[in-house]
Amino acid sequence: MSTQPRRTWLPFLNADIPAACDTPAKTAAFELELGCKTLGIEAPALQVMPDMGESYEIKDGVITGGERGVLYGVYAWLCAKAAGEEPPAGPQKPFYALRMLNCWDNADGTVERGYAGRSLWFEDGRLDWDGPRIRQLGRMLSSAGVNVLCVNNVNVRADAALLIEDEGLPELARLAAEFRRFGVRLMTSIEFSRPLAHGISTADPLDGEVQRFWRERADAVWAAIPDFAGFLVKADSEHRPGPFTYGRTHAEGANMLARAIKPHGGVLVWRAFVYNCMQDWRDTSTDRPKAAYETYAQLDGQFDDNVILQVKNGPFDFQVREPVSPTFYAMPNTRLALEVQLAQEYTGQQIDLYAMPPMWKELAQALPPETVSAVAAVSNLGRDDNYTGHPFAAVNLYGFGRFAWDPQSDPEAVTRRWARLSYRLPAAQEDALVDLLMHSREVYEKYTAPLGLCWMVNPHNHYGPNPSGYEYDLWGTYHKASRDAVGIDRTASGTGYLEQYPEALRAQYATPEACPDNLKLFFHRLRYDYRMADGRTLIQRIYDDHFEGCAAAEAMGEALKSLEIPEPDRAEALERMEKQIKNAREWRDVVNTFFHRLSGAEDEKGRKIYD
Ligand code: GCV
Repeated sequence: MSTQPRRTWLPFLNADIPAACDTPAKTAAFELELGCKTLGIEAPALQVMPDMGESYEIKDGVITGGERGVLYGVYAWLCAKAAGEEPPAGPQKPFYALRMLNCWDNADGTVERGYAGRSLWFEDGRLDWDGPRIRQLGRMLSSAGVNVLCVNNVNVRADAALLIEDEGLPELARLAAEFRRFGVRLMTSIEFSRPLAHGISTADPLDGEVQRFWRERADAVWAAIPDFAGFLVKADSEHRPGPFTYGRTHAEGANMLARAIKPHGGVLVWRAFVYNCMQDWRDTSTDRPKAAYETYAQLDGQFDDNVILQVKNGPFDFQVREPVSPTFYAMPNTRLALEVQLAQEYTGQQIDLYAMPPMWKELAQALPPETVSAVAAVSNLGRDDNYTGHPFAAVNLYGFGRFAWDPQSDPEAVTRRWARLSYRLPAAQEDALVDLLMHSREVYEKYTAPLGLCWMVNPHNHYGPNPSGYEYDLWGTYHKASRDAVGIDRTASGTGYLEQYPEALRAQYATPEACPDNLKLFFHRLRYDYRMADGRTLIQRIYDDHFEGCAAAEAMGEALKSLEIPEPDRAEALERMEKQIKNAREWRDVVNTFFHRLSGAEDEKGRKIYD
């Protein structure tokens, strides 16, 4: 048994879970006893009522809940005690039944867009993990409220495809058993063309042999792991195979797989991240944000009831700021999942601070939570000792779980709860840390790509500035900055993207005046001398935002120094902050110089912009 304390937000846990805790209810009893002992408090009684499923209630000194609900209740009670707060009152149940983490882990142990070290469960082409670490992670996921883990990259490469084959299933079943005790079920990404590797001449979803292949695979998977959650598929996207090869629609492709797993109660999660990634930048008839809607809106109502169409939060690809994808409003007869990205691919790569709870709030405001029936987040996890690379990036994992449980959660309360459980700082310092986190996103946005400007990052690795990096590329990612103007007109007079929104929403973005500043250049092409609502010109605003964002990052660095965050997190956070400040200066100078050279406009405040 490991007694090594791990660095999570669960300050009351420091022992391994015994193998006998093989169900969530048994785990709950162990966690309660251990937690109470560590905190020096008396344990309430536990009552398991199987019918309650994931729900629980804490009342009159008793935690009552279903097999999984009771575990959520125990963590809620323990976390409240540890934070010195009241446990939740009244019956509690998650808003979304599926609260998924999508891990882009490859079988060779690397993680696509991973910024926290190597995979926690893959090495050398196979599953291989450290038991105590996995169990610690199970506690983290369960205490946050995550209940499904997709273990491998949506880009299924090499040996990852073997996970659901006879040679891979025994190990996958062992991993499923590790997570089962925390109420977390497994899912895998599958390769649409897998039948070809088995000597079948096609992967056409309407072919009988293909259908049989998937039925047999599904039977084998669920025989090994009866509570397996389902399959996740990236098809016809960024060179992945899919139904288009066979002249079939995505409904036909998804339904074929869904029917194979339906008898086992599995869900088929089908990603809607489909666009032309071989676009010619000279082609102005194509506008990438229109792609998902164009592919899927016409298929509304054609997907089987165990298919979930997973749509990225914005129409591009996890840029610092995007409007909510119009696809969400266009498919009332399809089960949809909202996909967000905790891995900070475009948002600082777990070097720069970027706390996401304020984004959850924004999403819940823009997208009525009942529009979707599930939520998924691209994981920010890895083998680093703190699991998330930047020690504060754990707030995003915790925050996602809380948001998935209750999309109306207050982002500040969630951030504070995480900070309090993780660090137990004096009140003023806790306030300062919460403030730092709550503002970190807007600071990052200001020094990188404010006003809805997307795609100014370095190509491929996506860290650091490169305003023209994606301008003449194949990916449909253009801002078209010229001598006089910048941005894309996506209204009816431009690419027509705005027309994909319901009328009420269109009005919010239709004119530059109505459109909020933070999305102005996403929806409109504006001259540099365009007057913003506050009277500043657009070019001045671009300069100001970059100067202000960078100054704010420097101020965050000073604020961080004064916080008595326990080591090693303090040292790690400070080291990353140094890199962040360097990055912020680079962004400020590169972007301002870029626009200065193009426009020739001087900064009204006479600050240093390089020629
Ligand atoms: C897993 C972006 C990323 C890719 C990722 C893809 C996706 O394009 O850069 O690494 O692939 O999104 O979401 O499928």
